[in-house]
Amino acid sequence: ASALTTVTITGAGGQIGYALLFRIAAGDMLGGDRPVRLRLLEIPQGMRAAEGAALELQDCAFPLLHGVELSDDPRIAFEGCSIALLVGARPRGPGMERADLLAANAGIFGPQGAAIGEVAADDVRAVVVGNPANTNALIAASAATPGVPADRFTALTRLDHNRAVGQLAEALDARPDAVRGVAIWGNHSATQYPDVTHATVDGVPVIDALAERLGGRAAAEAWLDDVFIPRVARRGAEIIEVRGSSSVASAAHGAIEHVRDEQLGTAGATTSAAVVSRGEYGVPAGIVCSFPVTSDGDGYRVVEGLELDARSRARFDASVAELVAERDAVEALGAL
Ligand code: NAX
Repeated sequence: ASALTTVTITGAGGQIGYALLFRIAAGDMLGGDRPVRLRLLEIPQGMRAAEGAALELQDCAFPLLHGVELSDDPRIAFEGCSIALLVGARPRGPGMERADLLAANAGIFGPQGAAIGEVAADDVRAVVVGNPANTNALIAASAATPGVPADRFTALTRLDHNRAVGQLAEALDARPDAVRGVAIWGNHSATQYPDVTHATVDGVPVIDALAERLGGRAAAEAWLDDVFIPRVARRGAEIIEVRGSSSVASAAHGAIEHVRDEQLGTAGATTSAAVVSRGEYGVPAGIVCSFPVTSDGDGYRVVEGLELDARSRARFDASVAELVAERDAVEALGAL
């Protein structure tokens, strides 16, 4: 049997937490042979909800679940953890400016990153789900060093990636797993660039398959620009409008796939994740930016050498500019 893996989930009393916990305990994230111990980090207001989830976890009697512990202290919750899912964040309140939002979240992700740097296991990897996810990851990574290398911190764009795949599968009447090579570039925000330039469906370039169905290349490009890209980039708002509440199960699913692929590998397939830039594609080093990535089971690596045409480059650059502005804002707050 594999060794026990300690997984810490912050914001475990919230909606995404509730959708995550049971699937992790069931083995969906690390596989059916990896026992897990869950540590739930909440603030006092969220503690009762987390306690309730812990009671229900016990009532499932999951064979792989070896204990659930709750805390409101990051130094206790991250002690010895190998995987951290940072979900709890400060949402934008009425009248809150972007600078206020960044500052409030710096006050969360700075101390959590510092605690991870001090008490987590040597092999710890953390994914940030709580928004603004990329910049929260940057803050946590900066606070965790030198205890933990910055590149152990990533942010979730797998939900955006899966949304893009889902849209293409529907438009092409294909199975989602027939769609390969989609990429999300940039920030997990409405400026993100969902890119199909290198994507294929059943081995055929997506652009050709779209042209075939829509009656030509111009129609395919118009659909990508006018329907696909805005719909993927604003899907979160669409879900809120239709459901009356933000994405929960799909977000939890994206987080589970993100960690699973990072830990177990992608078997050569490309997915998307926001990782600390090492200057790939001219992105300033240090910012947490979404790229096409692969994993061999030891963290994500950016897929290099893809060609970006002028239109792709312009979209990607606009999203990177937003990330740089966020970095500059938190730097000015003294959060880096
Ligand atoms: P909820 O408000 O339901 O839950 C958040 C939980 O975090 C609450 O229980 C709260 O008490 C807790 N919390 C707040 N501050 C904390 C702290 N300092 N330490 C520990 N826990 C803390 O939100 P939910 O719907 O679960 O969404 C969580 C986050 O995910 C939000 O920031 C949301 O914007 C973000 N999302 C990110 C997505 C992504 O793809 N990256 C998509 C879905 C989602 O919008």
